[in-house]
Amino acid sequence: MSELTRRQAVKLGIGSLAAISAPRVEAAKPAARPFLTPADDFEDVSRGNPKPHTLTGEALVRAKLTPETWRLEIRTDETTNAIVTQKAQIERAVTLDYAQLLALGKKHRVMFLKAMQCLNIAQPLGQGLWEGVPLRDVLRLCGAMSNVRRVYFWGFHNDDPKQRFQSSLSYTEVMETPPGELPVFVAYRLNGAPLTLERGGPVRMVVPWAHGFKSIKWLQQIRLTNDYQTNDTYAEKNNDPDSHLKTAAYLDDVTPGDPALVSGLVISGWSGLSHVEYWLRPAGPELADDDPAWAQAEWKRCALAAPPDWSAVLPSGVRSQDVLGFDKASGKPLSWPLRYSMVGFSAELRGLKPGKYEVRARAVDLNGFAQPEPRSIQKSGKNGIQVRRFEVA
Ligand SMILES: Nc1nc2c(c(=O)[nH]1)N[C@H]1C(S)=C(S)[C@@H](COP(=O)(O)O)O[C@H]1N2
Ligand SMILES: [Mo]
Repeated sequence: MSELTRRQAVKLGIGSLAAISAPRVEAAKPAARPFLTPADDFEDVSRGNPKPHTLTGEALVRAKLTPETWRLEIRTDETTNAIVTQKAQIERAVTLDYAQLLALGKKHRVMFLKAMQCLNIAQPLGQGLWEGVPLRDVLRLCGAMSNVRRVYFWGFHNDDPKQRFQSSLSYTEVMETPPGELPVFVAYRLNGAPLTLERGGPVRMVVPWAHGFKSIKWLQQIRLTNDYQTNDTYAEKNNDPDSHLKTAAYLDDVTPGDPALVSGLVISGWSGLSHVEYWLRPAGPELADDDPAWAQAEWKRCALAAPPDWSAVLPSGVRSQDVLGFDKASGKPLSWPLRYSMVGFSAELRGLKPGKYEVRARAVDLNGFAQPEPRSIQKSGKNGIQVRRFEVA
């Protein structure tokens, strides 16, 4: 919980439930948490002064952040980098307005469930049903292209180049989607409603497999370039700009009672999820990474929340079979949890003797790798093993 303020924790439904609710809990309940996070309840990670989503009235119109004024400009870049010997060329530059984007959506629309997760915050920010048009279908409007190796993009940032927060993808990542993978897309709806200004509306990039920093909010500019290098603002802050979403478990506070309840959220990242497991032990001092206790740890399985009743969870008019990652005939998820989404996990601890305890949880991915491996540097995404301490009276 060290990374989060209490306000954030309460917003995420992972607050100190133990402290808030009456301790007379018989059958403990985990923090109640909707499968889809309401747009306003996402934890917000936005730079800018003022933050673009605080603009109103005329300022919002000038920023072109209303549906009527919004434009997406797609051009080749003006690089002077000497490594680029042949300049990117496209048949035509494109300026797309909101109505044209929605019209493209009538033909190419995709929807899917994705957890938004910051590379630098050890709790998920929220989970939504995102809707938009694959970026490849938007780029096809530019006609024939040559010498395009990378796609740069950024949003509105107070017309101040110093405030620009930008990201990039390789041409291949954008244009060629492997079977079972999800396409990068230009999103204009969240949870069945137009994308709110705080979540990056009217239009935001969504990169399914990546941490939040690739999903640029208030999207307005795309540059096609023959510069093959990443230009991500996040890379300047020592983060791995090509990192993928981590498979990782995030713990709530333990809900006291008999049984006591261990609960949390697990994100199924790039490497998928096999299961979540927990390790209970008497409370002790901080465990160093090389403490011999890790090798002796007895990890036990947690239960994963079952798929919900989709007709109750999805916005009205959206059928699960129309969401990517679901079987088109049965409407059932093709994997559980869905990749890049998160679900609850839990375990009941019965008959604990009075005393102080600590519990840890970790995810095991489809390679059989237990979190946090494999991992070369901390700056590829927070997936440390979390611990919660509690007392049985
Ligand atoms: N334009 C813009 N896009 C942005 C950011 C930003 O500061 N400006 N922050 C990024 C980061 S680091 C994260 S983690 C996500 C957070 O998305 P959210 O605020 O919708 O939860 O937005 C990303 N997109
Ligand atoms: Mo982030």
